[in-house]
Amino acid sequence: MIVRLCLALAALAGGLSAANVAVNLSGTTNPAFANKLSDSDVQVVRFVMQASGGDVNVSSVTLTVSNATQAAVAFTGIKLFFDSEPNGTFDPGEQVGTTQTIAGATVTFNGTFTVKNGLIHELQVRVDIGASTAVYGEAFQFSIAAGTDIGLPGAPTDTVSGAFPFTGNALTIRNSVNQLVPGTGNPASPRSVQHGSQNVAALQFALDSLVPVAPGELVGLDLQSLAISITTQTASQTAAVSALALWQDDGDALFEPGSGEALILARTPADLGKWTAAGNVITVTFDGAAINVLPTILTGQARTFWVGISFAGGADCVCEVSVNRSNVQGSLGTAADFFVTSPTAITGNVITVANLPKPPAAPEAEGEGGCSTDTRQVPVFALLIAAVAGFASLRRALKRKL
Ligand SMILES: [Ca+2]
Ligand SMILES: [Ca+2]
Repeated sequence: MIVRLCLALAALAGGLSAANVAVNLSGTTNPAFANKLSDSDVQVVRFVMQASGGDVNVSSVTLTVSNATQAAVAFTGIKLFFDSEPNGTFDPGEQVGTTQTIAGATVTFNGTFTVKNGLIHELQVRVDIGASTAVYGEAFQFSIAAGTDIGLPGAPTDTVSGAFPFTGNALTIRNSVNQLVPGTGNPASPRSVQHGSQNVAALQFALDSLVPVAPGELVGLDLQSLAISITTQTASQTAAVSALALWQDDGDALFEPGSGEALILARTPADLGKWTAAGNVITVTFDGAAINVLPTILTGQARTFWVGISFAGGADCVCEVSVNRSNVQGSLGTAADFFVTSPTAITGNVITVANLPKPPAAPEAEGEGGCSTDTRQVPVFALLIAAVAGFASLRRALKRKL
């Protein structure tokens, strides 16, 4: 009798009572993120395990990896950690089994751990990312696909429950994630300029290299090529555009070509292959040494540009200058140096080029009694007169000295 009682107690202590481990995605798992190459121990997903009815021993966990063929290239190591106490941290001794590589759609970790009755433990999946640029733009997700992917030595007495599959958010391999942003001085309303106007402020925009979402890490945008579009009202009006110039912005909202802004590169219709008119759209490509020497825009930094447009004399034109996200290219390609899809483009609003009527010259035409009512004009006009007079007297003085 006593022997049988002892055997029953031993059986209970040995886990033969029915216990269950409930599995779920952890609330602390990371959102979708982008990560650079060659990083180690990057967390991609966390799961939780909670036992009820007794402790549950686990002997293996199998993960399913999406995009497996590319994952085999992207990841040099996959690691699983189990927070055994649990104390919220994953120590080296808490690694389950050994570091794995991907040879198919699944990866199995053979290692024993105990999910303690009533406690919530976390499982953490980490990856080591290789150096292959072939995986730029590739995205990966890790999941526990089914309850049978949790190996239980105490099965069938011990059981697994949960609404499988549990899938982590995507990790995408990038060098940089960027965004087009309108400059603070970007022309927001239509305006008119005279025939033959040179370096008209056409477009101000910034290339913003975004800070990665945790736990990601990114490098930055090394600009390779930038194509600007000029859209004219009719195809024949493309002939009225004589040049387009890219300027390095000096940080304010004003376009000051040659004083505040520094010229990076100018293009004209004579630049074969860099100035392409198709229908009513001219595409002007800024590339080569002038672009390549620009410093990398590191993550968290932005660089602002001005685009100035020049027009031929005597030709009417209505046009708009814009830059599209797909026409900004980093040195590693659009999958590696990615531009977020919103906004798609930045435009500098409509410019009308015409033979404009001369502005009213006589201030006496304004206000009563022939005097201007706009007192702000008086000092400017007076200063102009004084400057002209001063310049003339300076020339006379110089001539006398000579
Ligand atoms: Ca721990
Ligand atoms: Ca400026």
